[in-house]
Amino acid sequence: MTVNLEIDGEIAIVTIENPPVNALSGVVREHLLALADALDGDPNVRAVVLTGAGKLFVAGADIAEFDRPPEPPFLPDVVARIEAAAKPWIAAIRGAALGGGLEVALGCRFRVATAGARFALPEINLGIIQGAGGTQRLPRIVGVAEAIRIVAENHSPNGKEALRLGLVDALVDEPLVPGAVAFAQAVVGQALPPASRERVVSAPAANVWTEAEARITAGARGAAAPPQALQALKHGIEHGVEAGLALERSTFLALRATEEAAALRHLFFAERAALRPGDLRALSPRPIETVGVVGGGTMGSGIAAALLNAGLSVVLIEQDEASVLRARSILAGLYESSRRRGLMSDEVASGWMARLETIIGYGAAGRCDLVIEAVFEELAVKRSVFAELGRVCRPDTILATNTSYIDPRLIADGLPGPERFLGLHFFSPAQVMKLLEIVPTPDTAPDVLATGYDLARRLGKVPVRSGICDGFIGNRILRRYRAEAEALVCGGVDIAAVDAAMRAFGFAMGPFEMQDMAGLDIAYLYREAARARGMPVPDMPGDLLVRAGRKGQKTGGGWYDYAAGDRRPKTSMDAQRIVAPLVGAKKEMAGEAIVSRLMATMAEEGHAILTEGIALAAADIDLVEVHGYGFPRKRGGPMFQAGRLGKT
Ligand code: 3H9
Repeated sequence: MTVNLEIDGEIAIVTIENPPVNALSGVVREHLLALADALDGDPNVRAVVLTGAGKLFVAGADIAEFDRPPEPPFLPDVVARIEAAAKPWIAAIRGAALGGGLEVALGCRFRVATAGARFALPEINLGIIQGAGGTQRLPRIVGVAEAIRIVAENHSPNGKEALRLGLVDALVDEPLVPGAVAFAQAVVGQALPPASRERVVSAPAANVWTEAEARITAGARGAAAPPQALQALKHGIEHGVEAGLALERSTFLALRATEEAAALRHLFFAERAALRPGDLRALSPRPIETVGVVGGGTMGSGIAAALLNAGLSVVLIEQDEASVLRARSILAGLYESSRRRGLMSDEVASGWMARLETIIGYGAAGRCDLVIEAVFEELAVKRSVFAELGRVCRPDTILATNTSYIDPRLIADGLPGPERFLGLHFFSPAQVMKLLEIVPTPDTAPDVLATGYDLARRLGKVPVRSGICDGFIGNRILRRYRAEAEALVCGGVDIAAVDAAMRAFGFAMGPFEMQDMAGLDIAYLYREAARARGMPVPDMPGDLLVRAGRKGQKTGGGWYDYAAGDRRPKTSMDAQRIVAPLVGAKKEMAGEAIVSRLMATMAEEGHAILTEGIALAAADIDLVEVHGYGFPRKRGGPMFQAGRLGKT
């Protein structure tokens, strides 16, 4: 059943039961419409309680339907029908009332909720705006300023705040439905408040609009939806609810059909699927409370911060006093900046430093449930770490390497209990970047792998499983991307033109600006090592720059010049002179052509990665690029891009 009906005396109880999240699929909309008619015609019913089965009210429209043209009955009509019902509908909300779910609740004459309920209109995260009256009814209930925050800025009040805002009429304790029925019984004899759309709202001072426009446009960073959601809201305040509803709906339909919205939907489903791989669903992860981190450099400290932010205890293992002091000072800085930016709750913040232990040597590793190695990227160094860990740790302690390139099988060679070993590849800064590449070896036990995913969930990361290859999924694609960008330069395309094209596509930086920031030397040393092993790696322009001492921003120049203390790239005649021996005649290339060439290269490498079984799904590759390498979210990822091109 998708919508259930029960009768309790004079009160009808309508329960949306559409697992997992009570989304408003076509059949739910049909049932709601039919019930609104039937209950209006039932003389024994005086009010209707509308609720959701399970942990939440309704998570919104069924996003999976958005890849098809809208099908009747349309949600705005369902909301309007409930609002026009002869008897009052009372939304009874526990858990989340999101998007279309909140819009349906706004169509009800009353709303009651538990204190922990959560209200949001998150449509803008999907590249769309509200499509069933949210931009119009909400300001008429909570006022314009609060509605702007919810409609266009992702503000998400809980039950208590919703009560204060007037969004809910009463808080109800669990069990919710009897409480809501009692509320309904109390209101049936009384005069009803006006329907949401009929309520009078005062227009705000002019500066409310101008300030909101400036704030929302800046925060949207080029995304279409947030400013358009604001415009729909404003239109309804200035021209009346009918005009507002019409603009809202046409904007919703137009945005729903965009590539950007399709890309964001693709990522929405990919991100959720990533956390729960089918083959691990039946497995219980091992309990993890105390995590050892070996190495307190930038990466190790970032990993420690991510663990502490998630409420875990950390034992940070270093070699000497100076390194311990340095790690503590990095971590104190990370703590301060997370606090300042409001990234952790007071509860997490209060225990943060107390949950951090920094020690010299491996003694305390025996207390750890998991140890993550984050030392220098050299096989011998890593092996010596695991030799110590193998000696000191409990046999059930999970041991992980954060290597970005080295074959984990070589690192684990000789480790007692190889089934507890895996790669957990974090991205720098590890307390910020969402990607976690999980790299099992052939020996890794399934429950150890499941624990890696569970850890990712607890840290708020996006886990992607990678098979073993040089650079795993992300760095392997990065290498191809950079090489192709350099090939463009060798073909005579201007360095700055390549960067500008990728920025216009949505990257925060082009490939050369990015190399300058990260440093050119690591990739250079990697190529030099391959050459030393006798591999035929031809010279690239980047090699010439490094040999000339231009390693990027840290040396004052790489592909570009940088003035002291200024990170803005300036065209470098020096760099152009140095790479000239490898560069052909100057060639003009349109930005779009540059983008499609680099996209094609990334997708080609992605296809190879899939064919070799290194990635399990094309969407996983997109997640790696979006969450680890700055690929613009609104573009969905290289595999998504390739799929769209294939369709046209
Ligand atoms: C909208 O409402 C437009 C309207 O204004 C106008 C319309 C005309 N649809 O996240 P989870 C699936 S736009 C379809 O892992 P949690 C999800 O894919 C919508 N499926 O659980 C997953 O599937 P699977 C505005 C959905 O407990 C499963 O449910 N609403 C939807 O961590 C469990 O999800 C939103 O943007 C959906 N709407 O979090 C809300 N939502 O098991 C989006 C979820 O196969 N949803 N699924 O992997 C959320 O924020 C979270 O899912 C929620 C639960 C908080 C509800």
